[in-house]
Amino acid sequence: MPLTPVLSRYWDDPESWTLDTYRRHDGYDALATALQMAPDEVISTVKDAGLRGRGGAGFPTGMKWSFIPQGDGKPHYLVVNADESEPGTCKDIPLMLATPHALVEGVIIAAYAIRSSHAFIYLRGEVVPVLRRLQAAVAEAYAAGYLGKNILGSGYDLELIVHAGAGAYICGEETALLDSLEGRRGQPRLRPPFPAVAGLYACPTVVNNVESIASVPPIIRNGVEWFRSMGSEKSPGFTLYSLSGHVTKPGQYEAPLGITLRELLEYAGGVRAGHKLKFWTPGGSSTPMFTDAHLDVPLDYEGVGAAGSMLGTKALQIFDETTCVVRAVLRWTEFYAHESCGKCTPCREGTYWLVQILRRLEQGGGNETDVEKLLDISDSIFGKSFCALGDGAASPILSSIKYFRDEYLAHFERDGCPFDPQLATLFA
Ligand code: L3W
Ligand code: SF4
Repeated sequence: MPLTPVLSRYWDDPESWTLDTYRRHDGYDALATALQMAPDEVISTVKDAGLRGRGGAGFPTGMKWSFIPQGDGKPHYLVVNADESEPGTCKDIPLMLATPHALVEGVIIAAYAIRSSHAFIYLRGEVVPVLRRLQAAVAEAYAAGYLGKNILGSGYDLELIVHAGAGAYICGEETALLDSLEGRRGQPRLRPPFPAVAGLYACPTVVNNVESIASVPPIIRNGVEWFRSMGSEKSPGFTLYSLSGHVTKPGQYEAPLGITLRELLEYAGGVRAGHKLKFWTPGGSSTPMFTDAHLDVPLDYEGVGAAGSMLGTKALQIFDETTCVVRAVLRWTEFYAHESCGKCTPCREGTYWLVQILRRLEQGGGNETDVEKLLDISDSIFGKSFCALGDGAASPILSSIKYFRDEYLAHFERDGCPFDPQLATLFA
């Protein structure tokens, strides 16, 4: 399957982030087209294209927009989730750094479609260079008449605010993000009501991922058939896969949905020389891991789902045979324990205990019941936590024990990590 660079097609241009460069690549042409259309026509175009949310869940974007009630007399808001923090995920940040105007143009079109006059980009706080670049792009867009009053003479007004969070993974959960944007501590809200009904300031709100919004201008510019000519019936279009870890050429690869890891590895130069694939994540650490038996799974929502995982953020973290799976899972679990917001007991307490058990398996001092304890605690978290972070924390444990139970047992039998060279000599 060939690569399909659309969003990433001029990331390597000099000064790719400026308005001039963006205009040279047909930038803001789609906005002019969209403003000639009725808002509902824009929504049905995105619906017909079949664009699905690129933030992890794959919810149909056009359908989400159509949930916004009309004629309700309330303000409507568009909020872009730019809080990219899922371990292994590195596609929204490169996109905003290289081509911030692709996001700004998408925001204006999406806000017009849902009849919103205020939009927000909620950015992960740590990425200061991206914040500066977005702010500069927004200023350029205001100066050029793409934002503010009477955009391109259409009578449509939009204010766009770039807001930097304070660096909490939980603020990538859409309702925690809204709490944080309102100035409160970011913790998930009960859903329903979904943000489409009661979101920011209790008003109808669309929350979309950066890549989803940036995919809208190419759809308006090139049409539904063009978008549907890539990918599959239920997962149409192109998307950004990020490859990291033990791979020869890590980075972002833009390809049709449904490409396989085997094909992507051909573009990425394969697993690093002299080594072989051991395990990998299809969509960041929150999605159940795969092994070398899954190299030919189509990387779309249906294909990955049928194989027992989730496409998630399409963050393919590659690990070769030198990696201790228990150590990798421990590292992820420490992350979830640190980032747990503490609102619900299964996740707050469970992630703490998972870390304790994994640490003692790694460092020595584990016992024969530890694997069962890990499974038991994970079972108390999975499906029983308040938000998706809990499921995400349990997934690497459950899937790694499914595929590598013997490696867990070897940690108990050797009283420590068999991959640690010192321990290996000691216990050989
Ligand atoms: C109106 C309904 N709206 C659903 C909307 C909902 C949301 C979207 C998807 O989690 C996943 C999670 C992580 N009326 C609706 C409705 N909606 N029913 O549709 O909702 P949902 O609940 O399926 O998923 P979610 O809460 O958005 C996202 C996974 O992504 N993930 C994590 C990614 C992390 C980042 C990051 O670092 N920023 O993206 C990775 O796999 O586990 O399953 O908008 O309102 N009836
Ligand atoms: Fe907070 Fe974790 Fe519960 Fe989500 S699952 S609400 S992050 S404690």
